[in-house]
Amino acid sequence: MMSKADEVPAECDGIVYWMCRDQRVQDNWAMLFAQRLALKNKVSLHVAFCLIPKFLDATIRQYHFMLKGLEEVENECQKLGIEFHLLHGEAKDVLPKIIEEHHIGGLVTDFSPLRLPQEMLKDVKETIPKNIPMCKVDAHNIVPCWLASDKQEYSAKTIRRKIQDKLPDFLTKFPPVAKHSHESKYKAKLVDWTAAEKSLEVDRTVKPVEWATPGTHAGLDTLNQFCLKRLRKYATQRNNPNAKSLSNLSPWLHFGQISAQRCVLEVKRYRKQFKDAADDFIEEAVVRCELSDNYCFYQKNYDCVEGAYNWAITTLNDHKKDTRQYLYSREAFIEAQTHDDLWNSAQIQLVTEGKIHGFMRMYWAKKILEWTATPEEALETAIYLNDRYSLDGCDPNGYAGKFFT
Ligand code: FO1
Repeated sequence: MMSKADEVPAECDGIVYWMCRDQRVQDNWAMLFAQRLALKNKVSLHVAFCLIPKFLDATIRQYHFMLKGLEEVENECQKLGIEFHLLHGEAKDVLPKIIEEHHIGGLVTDFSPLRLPQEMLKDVKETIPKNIPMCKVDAHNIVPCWLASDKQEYSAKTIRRKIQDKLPDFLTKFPPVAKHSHESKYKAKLVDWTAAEKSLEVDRTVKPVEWATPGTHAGLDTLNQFCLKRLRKYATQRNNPNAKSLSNLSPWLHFGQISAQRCVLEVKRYRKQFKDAADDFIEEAVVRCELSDNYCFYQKNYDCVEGAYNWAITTLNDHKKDTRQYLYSREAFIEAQTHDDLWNSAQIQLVTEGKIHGFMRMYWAKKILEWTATPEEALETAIYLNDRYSLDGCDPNGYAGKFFT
């Protein structure tokens, strides 16, 4: 969505892509649009990432993954003659200064349906000079969220057709982000990533995971390995927690280090060999993910019980007074100290690996509801545990997942 895209002030010296959710250079429609705007105006291209010292309940586990990925982005930008700036603080406090001091003529950013990123974007729009056009690009979904549907959808069934009808227009190849041909007078400083990590005000007891190497290159390699070795089992064994058949791509997708569109384009290449598996993956990667964004975008109560459907609220209330055979505190859940070994194993995987097998995550969430005094407390606990331990915490998939399970 653009406010006066083409009216970039004539005397400007550059365009900024304010990177938030989609933390990658290539396969990024927001970056591509920002470069097109910069080339059209024959000016330099800048990427700015505003590092917030504490984002929801994220710990050093998620921040470590994110910062390592951004280090790769800085590297790639340098090779392409694009200035990468790591700014410290809220965008509304740090971006206007950059824009004014360095005669930036246009601001492009990416899209997240969550409350906090939406507020950050609104604050920036209100603080930057009125003559600077600002544009939001949905670089995360294949069909932009607001085009897929103009209202909250009830289920995958109601949104699927709307997305599929638009896929031919949007599921296209990506043009490359090219080496930028206009130098900037405003050179970015090399980032001190160690200092950046030290500046964070986050819980450092939840350690980075070992199984997932951060960054776009590792994400694309994981995608390739999935296509070559696990896709063949995806249709028949993806609900078996003991079978290695999942994509394991969610951390890289969550931080936008790879794009869902790239994953779908790659998996489609194997559709002749593994038709059902490819179709099932595309359903997950497109329909389910777009449904999650749709839910968080149109449902302002996406992270509380009021956001559930009426039938769900009625059922929850009907059973509010049921005697609960088991009741656990948040600490008991964290320490995996319930009577149920299966649930405990899922929680132990979450704490140690930062992920729960997709099929087990439904069981894990439902049992928290069953073993907690009220639905409100259960939801708070599930969101807290997910945001604190899961590599892809603080994500629309997580909030929607609580309700669609
Ligand atoms: N977005 C930012 O613009 N700056 C941050 O410092 C930041 C930290 C962060 C930490 C964990 C996490 O899961 C997300 C984080 N995000 C941050 C948000 C991210 O860019 C996306 O907007 C969200 O994941 C919502 O989709």
